[in-house]
Amino acid sequence: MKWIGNALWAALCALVLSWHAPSLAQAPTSDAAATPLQNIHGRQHQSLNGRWNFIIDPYETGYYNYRREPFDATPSGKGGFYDDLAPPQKGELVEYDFDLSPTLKVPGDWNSQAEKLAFYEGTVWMRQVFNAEPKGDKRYFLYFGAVNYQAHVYLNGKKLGTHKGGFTPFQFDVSGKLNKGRNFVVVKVDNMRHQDEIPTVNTDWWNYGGITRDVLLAEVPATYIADYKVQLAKGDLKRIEGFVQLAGAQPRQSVSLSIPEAGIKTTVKTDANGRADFTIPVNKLRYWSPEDPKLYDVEIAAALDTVNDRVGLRTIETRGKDILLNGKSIFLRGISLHDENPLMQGRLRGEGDMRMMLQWARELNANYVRLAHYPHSERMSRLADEMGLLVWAEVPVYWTISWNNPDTYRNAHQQLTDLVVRDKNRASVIIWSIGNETPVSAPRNDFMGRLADTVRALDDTRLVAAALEVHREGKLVVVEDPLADKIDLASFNEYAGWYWSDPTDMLTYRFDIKVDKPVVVSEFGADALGGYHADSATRWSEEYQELLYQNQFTMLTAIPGLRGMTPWILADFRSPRRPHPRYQDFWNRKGLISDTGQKKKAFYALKRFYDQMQQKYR
Ligand code: GCB
Repeated sequence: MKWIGNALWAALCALVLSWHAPSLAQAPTSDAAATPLQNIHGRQHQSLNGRWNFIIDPYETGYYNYRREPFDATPSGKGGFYDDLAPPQKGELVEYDFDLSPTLKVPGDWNSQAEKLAFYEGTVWMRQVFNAEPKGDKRYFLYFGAVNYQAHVYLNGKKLGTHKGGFTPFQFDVSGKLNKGRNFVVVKVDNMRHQDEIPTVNTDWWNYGGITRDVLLAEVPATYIADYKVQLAKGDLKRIEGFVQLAGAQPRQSVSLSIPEAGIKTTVKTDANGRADFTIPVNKLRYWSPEDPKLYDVEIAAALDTVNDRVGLRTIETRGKDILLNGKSIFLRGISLHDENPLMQGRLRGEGDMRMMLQWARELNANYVRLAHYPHSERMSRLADEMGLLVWAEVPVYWTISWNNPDTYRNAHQQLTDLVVRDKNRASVIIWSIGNETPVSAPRNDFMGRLADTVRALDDTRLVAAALEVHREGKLVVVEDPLADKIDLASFNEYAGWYWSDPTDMLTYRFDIKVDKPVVVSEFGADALGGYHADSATRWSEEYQELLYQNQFTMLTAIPGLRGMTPWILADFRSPRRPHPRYQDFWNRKGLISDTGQKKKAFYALKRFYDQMQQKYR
């Protein structure tokens, strides 16, 4: 009886609504409220982090009825695992019970927290219960730092919307939707890979699922400071340039901006759209640099809303083959890293993990990190600001993207925009990277060319780059890419000595770089199992990796215009592509630090090299 009723009802709905499920690639990237609040942690907020109940749902039983129609597209919107919890109203769905379900820590990936989720890809439902005391004259935003990959978000049983993209923040306006007292938020998290998504199905990292970054409920006044930028103007050490953007019913206001330590206090008037652009001449400043990562306290105050931030001021530009930081040529002593704690085998969980990674980079005498291959956490860029590390920030336009699909482009465009919007006040971030090792073709050149234009239009004060590919012609390693015209660096990955040649023969190769820009080698490296010692001709040994690094230094320093590098990679990281039972066991072993935190020989070789480069560039 129950099933017949259900079937009839479903058929009727299908007829009346002629509903069809949009495929993932056709769906909009997000219907979350446009731009997340700038500097969310600096706002009045309540954290919804902590233990969330979870239900593993590989068949998406909590989302689709037995005719594979989504519950939340039915007229009542009822029936899914997001629905109200009291048993009498539960109707058909006797299958779930959040109260009895186990918990996962948020922020955190699920793979590292539950053995049965280690290799899992698919849907997991997550629920958090919280109390709220919403006030009538305030606005409320439910903010997610990152959910990998697709999120359907429900508040008190009602759908707020969806979001796609595993590494960028999003928020929903929940003003008027909060109960006084008990509330519950349910998220359907789906980390399934799809060809038309960003990234696509094929990568070389672990596809960690879950709510991997903070969840916050922010409270702001009715008219609030939505966004702002305070940075030096492009290439101008004497001028701060930026904007403030208000949102709400009173867009026209006087907004003050002060940087007390720099003797700056000014007032601007926002227009009918809530926007004011400003230019402030400055005389004497301590410019932000790795040697002196000076951050100024900045206060922005509108009628009802005040936001405080800590901002570094510096310029970055290229001139010929040079990269100029605050007008002075610099060598980027870098290292690549993933957002993963090798000791935990999971995503970085918070500031402690992040400090550990950046501290390791500092021990290498690095002044620069490549945060590969997707946006890392906002906290990471803030720590880099504090610790004096320059940053290459990237979006997961990686390998073989569906270049011809307009929805795929829209998604990449959105992820890049969200990254730039989020981190535009971070002095540490000097490079926006629009992708990694994307094979040259007309549709790819067009796709990535448009991304380059997008990022420049959003922020012309930083450099734009991509990790390009090389090809070999006899003994020449050639860098030639039509995209190079659109970007600021000759940046490329090359695996001499590992994927081709060997650590001795590689020295017989020469580079032919057909791009007249500063050369920054975005990757090179070799796998070595920490603690495995043999002669330098033996693959997987620390000695092999060390010799390869030494010979890379010889090859690379012969390149005129070499201005930096980020060898691959700081620490071993998990990858399903790396099953070798003896040496890998699902780890990419190109780390300079092993999964037990042991520094390999190449770590010290790179440190010695960086010590020398630092002397040279003093
Ligand atoms: C690359 C990729 C990086 C891989 C690395 C490798 O070129 O950019 O994501 O992990 O090579 O180890 O093969």
